[in-house]
Amino acid sequence: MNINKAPFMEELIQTCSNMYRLGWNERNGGNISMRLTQFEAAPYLDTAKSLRRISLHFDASPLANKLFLVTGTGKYFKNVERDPAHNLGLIRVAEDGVNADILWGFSDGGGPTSELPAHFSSHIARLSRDSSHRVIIHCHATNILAMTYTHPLDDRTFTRSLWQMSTECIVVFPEGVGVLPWMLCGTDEIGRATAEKMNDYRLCVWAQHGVFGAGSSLDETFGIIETAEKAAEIYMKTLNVSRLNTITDEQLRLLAEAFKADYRKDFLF
Ligand code: 2HA
Ligand code: ZN
Repeated sequence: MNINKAPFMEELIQTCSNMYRLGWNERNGGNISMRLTQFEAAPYLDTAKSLRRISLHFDASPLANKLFLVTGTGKYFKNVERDPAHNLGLIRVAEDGVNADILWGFSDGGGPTSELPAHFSSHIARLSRDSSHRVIIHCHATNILAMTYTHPLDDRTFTRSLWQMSTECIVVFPEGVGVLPWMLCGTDEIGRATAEKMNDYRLCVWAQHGVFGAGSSLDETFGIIETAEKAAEIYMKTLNVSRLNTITDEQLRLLAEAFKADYRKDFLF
């Protein structure tokens, strides 16, 4: 069967194109990794056959033998739809946890995203909480990024501001969002810091850079990012006018309780 027509591939390609058109993945900005099961991948390729082995340069042993469809380093979301095999790759983490086998894709000799340490550390953190976890998306969502220039960078106040900007927020991300200060991207260090936030949150904002989202499907992960991005847009649109109204803490509590959302109670007054 043609892997380009696999449901997981079509959905990933569509997600890349959508995100490109939303303006969140300029040039080679952003990256996606999605865990696949052996059962999903097997109809499309011989999962025992490695095209090439690459070093991960870090220890991902909790992910040994797991399969991931990932965007390529230096590759543009804009181009994924036109040429998936060039811009994406399917890799399996080797038994030793420090290498990976390329099973499909990266057809020009390329490799996985430069943010793989942050992706894999986040997958490890999320999987330890939730065995259904599958997807990490990183993008440069415009208004979230803008907000990191104008808002204090602590989890509680950043979360509160987002919750106040749209009624859905406390229901969609009741645990809040984690915020990291500016750090050098592509490093193990930012990977570890992101994973630490991912113990508590499914959204981690990188100040002056973008956002990481986690979830059990592409829809869910994209959805949590677009919900936060929408709230950040409202925040930025109303930043320089006097806000006459907001969603009060009492209303946030009412919402969370009505939708049975397990929210961070210490983030409200
Ligand atoms: O690879 O977004 O954070 C492009 C990026 C790095
Ligand atoms: Zn980035």
